[in-house]
Amino acid sequence: MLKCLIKIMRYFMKRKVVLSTILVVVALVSSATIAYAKVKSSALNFDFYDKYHFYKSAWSNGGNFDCTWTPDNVVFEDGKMKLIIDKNESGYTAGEYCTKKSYSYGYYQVNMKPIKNTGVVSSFFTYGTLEDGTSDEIDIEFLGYDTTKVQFNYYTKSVGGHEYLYDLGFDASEEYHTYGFNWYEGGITWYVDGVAVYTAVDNVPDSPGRIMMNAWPGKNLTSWIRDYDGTTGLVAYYDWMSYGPVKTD
Ligand SMILES: [Ca+2]
Repeated sequence: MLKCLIKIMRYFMKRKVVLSTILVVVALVSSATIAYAKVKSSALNFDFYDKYHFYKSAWSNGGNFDCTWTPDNVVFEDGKMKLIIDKNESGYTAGEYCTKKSYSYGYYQVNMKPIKNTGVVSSFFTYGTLEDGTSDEIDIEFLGYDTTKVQFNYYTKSVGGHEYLYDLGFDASEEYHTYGFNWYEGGITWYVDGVAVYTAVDNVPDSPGRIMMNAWPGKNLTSWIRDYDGTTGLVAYYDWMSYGPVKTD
């Protein structure tokens, strides 16, 4: 009889263990699903460095970029991403944050506050290299010498010459505003705070690109961005970014 009772107890204990294991697994899976959903939005809210979808650049472009992209210059703090222009023993350092995947037609937005300083650029753009070695690019660029304006631009198979300077009517470096572009077949429309302000339809790009953000000091670009004066500790602030389907309304 005792043997039988022990057997039954063992049976239930085993089942209980199995049941609790299942419950734990179910709980883990559901919390992982919730956590992932949170991770996705909070990553684009720049709450932390999302190393699964983005990277911090760590090299030098050379040419007109008077800096080395340095991971330490991409800082996540208080729900914002800071891209910093600084200096070390080898020269100027700067920050660049970039998606690992490429994206195509869609509505791209960023909420940011660019650097106000002569000779530097703060940006949000897409950049993709084509098989023939040329590149496609769609830009939102703030030229630090005058942050009451924003420059829209694009390159199709490395052919540019589409710069358009839009007068904002406010100083972008003073507070956060939302800038975006809707990229669709045959056209690009740029937005400021949700309002369409400029459209281009002449030979616009059609190949996917990575989404990129950077802040950098230039050299030999006097006619475009004026001369950099060597000021360091400059910070461009990014509150959030988004990418979604082509805007149709
Ligand atoms: Ca944020």
